[in-house]
Amino acid sequence: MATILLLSGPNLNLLGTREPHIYGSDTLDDCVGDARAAAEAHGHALEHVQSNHEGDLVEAIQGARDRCAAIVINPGAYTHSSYAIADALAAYSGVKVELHLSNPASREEWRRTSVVAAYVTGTVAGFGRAGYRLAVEAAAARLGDA
Ligand code: CA2
Repeated sequence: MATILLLSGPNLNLLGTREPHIYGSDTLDDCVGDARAAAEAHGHALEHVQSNHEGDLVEAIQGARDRCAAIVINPGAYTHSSYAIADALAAYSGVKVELHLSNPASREEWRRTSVVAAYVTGTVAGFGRAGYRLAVEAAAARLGDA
């Protein structure tokens, strides 16, 4: 049994309250519940951390080293700007899945660059709430149990 760390970046705590045409009407708790169910179906545990602060996310990634076998991260808008999160992911040697509810590649120009993409195993984007299950399944497959 492994532990998968799910990280949620800034403003994702507002999910389900605004912009349902982009992000859907489900809450972050709904998404985390799906991710946890998928992890447990593969015999893994899931921990979740949401923060609106870059340093909290960096510390959560550092804290996962030697403790969590995989990280699934939706960095929110830090996707496009945070070299600190990119460096923290580069220093983490487990499985890493970048996750987005929307497909940033089909949105505004500034969302089309991910500064973390070079440091992850793979990306799941554009599938809304279902992406949380898909990202955990991708991580579990890479961990060798699916
Ligand atoms: O599509 C995604 O998952 C994003 O990571 C979401 C970020 C956005 O900055 C990225 O470009 C793509 C924004 C998360 C904010 O979520 C909200 C949800 C409801 C109301 C307001 C913000």
